[in-house]
Amino acid sequence: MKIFSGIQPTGEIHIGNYLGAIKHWVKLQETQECIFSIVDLHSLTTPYNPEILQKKILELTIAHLAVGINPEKSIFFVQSRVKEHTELCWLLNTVCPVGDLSRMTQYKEKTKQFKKNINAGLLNYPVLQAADILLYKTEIVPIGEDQKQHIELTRTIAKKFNTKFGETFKIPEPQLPKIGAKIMALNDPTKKMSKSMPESCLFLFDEPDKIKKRIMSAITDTDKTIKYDIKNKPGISNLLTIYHLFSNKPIQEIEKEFEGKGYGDFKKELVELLTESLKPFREKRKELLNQEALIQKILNNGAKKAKIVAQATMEDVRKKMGLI
Ligand code: AQP
Repeated sequence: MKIFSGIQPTGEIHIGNYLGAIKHWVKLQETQECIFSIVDLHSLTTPYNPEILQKKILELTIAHLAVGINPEKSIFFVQSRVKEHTELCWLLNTVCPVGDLSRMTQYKEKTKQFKKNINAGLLNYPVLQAADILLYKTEIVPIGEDQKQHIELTRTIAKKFNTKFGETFKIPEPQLPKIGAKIMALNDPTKKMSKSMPESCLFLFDEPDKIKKRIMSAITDTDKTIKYDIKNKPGISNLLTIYHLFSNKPIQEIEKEFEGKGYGDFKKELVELLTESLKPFREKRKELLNQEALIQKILNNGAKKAKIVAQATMEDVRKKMGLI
């Protein structure tokens, strides 16, 4: 199966990015044809600092290598280094209905979050995402819950293109984890944990004292029972999900273990679990921090490999659209 997924260099990766997406990429690369991208062009749609963008890309690359993305097993590259993404985006814009774009939940949320910067890129974001995916004849897109709507739109765009210009693109399927597709914010469990809201996050490489601070102050409720009840107890349910995913223990077993105990006891155990589980990632990241030459080589090779596939698709697309 052909797999594509991406992540924006908008900040450090948090446990939501990991549990919802990257953890599954690491597994998939063992058996499938995987392409993973740092989608820097997407990140320009929200306020950013050009002077530190390359540093953020480098940090995100290191983060991926530290958690197990293997550039020998998957194609791993930076989106802007393969120009075909922007060319295909423009061409797909001509078959994508504007109405569909303005209905996207992410667009509505980002326009509320960044009232002073409602740029056209924010609206067209899903078309570039469709180009990222369709360029590689992707069949499966492993993502978190928040991206599901964009994949639906990618499918619509691909079908429209195929109908108008002839069979060109595979129709990709989203792949969401059964548990962990939407890790909630630690400071507000009714909202998604999000890189651009650092106070909502537990970052993957946070040091033990930070893990302690974040988890011990995570919002729960006034009731004291450790019970999974997403509707009435979203805070403790989110923490139980995180506990389950890092310990592999069924949620019911965890509930039983903490019967009669308080939130404080549960949170202390969760701090210990997270500190230990994330330790190998922190160590690997530190090893990679001073190896910029190696990282750039990995990214150059990744872009070369991605270009070969992307150029072949664009030849076909240009022909079908009457451009050559
Ligand atoms: N809270 C989450 N729970 C589960 N999965 C999540 N993802 C993001 N947040 C959660 C998944 O991580 C992948 C990469 O995310 P992204 O950076 O491309 O997109 P995003 O959804 O914009 O991520 P953030 O963290 O919310 O970043 P900002 O704040 O920049 O918007 C995607 O597969 C996503 O589903």
